[in-house]
Amino acid sequence: MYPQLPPGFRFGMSTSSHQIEGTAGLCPSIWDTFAARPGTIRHGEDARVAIDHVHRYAEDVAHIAAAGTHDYRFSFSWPRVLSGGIDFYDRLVDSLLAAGVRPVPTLYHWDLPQSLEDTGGWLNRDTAHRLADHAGTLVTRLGDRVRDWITMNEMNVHTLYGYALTDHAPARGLGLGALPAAHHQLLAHGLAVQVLREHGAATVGVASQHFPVMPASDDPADVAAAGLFEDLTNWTFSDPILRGAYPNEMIVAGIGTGGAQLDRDLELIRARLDFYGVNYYEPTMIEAPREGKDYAGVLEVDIPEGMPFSPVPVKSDERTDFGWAVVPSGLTEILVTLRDRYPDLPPVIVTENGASFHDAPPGPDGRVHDDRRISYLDAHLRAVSDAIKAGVRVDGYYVWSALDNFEWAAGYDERFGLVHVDRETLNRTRKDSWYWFRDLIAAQPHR
Ligand code: IFM
Repeated sequence: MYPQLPPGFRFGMSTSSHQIEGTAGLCPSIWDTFAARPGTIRHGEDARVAIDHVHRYAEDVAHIAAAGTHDYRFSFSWPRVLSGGIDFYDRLVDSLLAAGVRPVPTLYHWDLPQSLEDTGGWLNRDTAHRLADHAGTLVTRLGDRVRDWITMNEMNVHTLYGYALTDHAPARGLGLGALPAAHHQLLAHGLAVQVLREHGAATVGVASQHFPVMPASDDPADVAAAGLFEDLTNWTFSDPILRGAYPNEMIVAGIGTGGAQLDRDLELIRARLDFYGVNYYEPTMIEAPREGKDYAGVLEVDIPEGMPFSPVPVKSDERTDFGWAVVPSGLTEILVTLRDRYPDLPPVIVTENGASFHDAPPGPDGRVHDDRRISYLDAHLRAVSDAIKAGVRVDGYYVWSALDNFEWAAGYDERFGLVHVDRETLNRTRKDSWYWFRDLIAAQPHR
């Protein structure tokens, strides 16, 4: 009945600091600044309270642990650490360990302190060194209890939405001028790996978003457009890590670092990893732009006119309530593609996968019925199993997300959680998918 994964396979849940904790009282991050600007976030919402995890973490850990979850992936709020709030992570880690859940924290999940943005953000090479300092602070404090670390989250989305476009903070809108932000995040990753290893981290990985990019037709113009889009959105961020080079010369020219400096940077960036995190949501279909055709609304964010690629809706029988195509086979495909592209690919953990459905609040029976999320998760776990059968080593799967939370520019309408959070009271209610996940874990072969 339940998808069966190999013995030892790790089931987890993921969240990130800005989306759950609440930022009131902290030095601001770029997301606080962004949200304060009218028109940036749906319904004018923000994450000052978010789901108040900072005060309700004990209850949240109880929900995570009671499902039998092996791993919990969360991220550190850099502003909280700078504001003297690192004690919170001490308490969180201790309560996870006491509940038998392995903490798998991410150093950086998009909430850059505004003070660093004011000195150039990720366009400034120095920010990479500040991230390494942040890594040092955290591993020094928590390294006696945290064994497993993730450096950065989805550098591609952060670069594209926040630096190339204006849909996310810091809304720079630089187009291809965003490429230096990609390089500096990759450098930050490399420097952080070094720091974490120096402090004895047992395992180190990264969380990258990946998705198959399909050309809309065999027309060579569409194939070339899809190839360039795939380079920019996928391989620019994984090739340096997994094979020590950028995918093409145009990108090398765009990152703004060259010569011996680039060689030294790539040497750091390609540092051996213990696992490679893959976040997967949906595939993308691309064509060469057709004169006069309207491409607005095809993707979550629009690609500006004048770019040499345009999105075409992916055919699928089903969409999430966020409008994303449900294509589980895309997860198998990207895992197999990564294995084929990178002979030295470390074991993979699917560090995020999940779906937003606009779940109804608990009914008279006190339950949240979210069958569509259950079938989404079931199908994607079967897709992971297919990849394993095809020879890809996948060691774990983390649901995005443990709890409903602040979905960036989309605010709180988009609900990805296994646990429902009431917007007024912030009461937590386990959804049917939470019970399904618990039973799935219990039904796995002996460990
Ligand atoms: O909520 C985000 C998360 O922060 C990064 N990966 C994708 C999720 C869903 O959009």
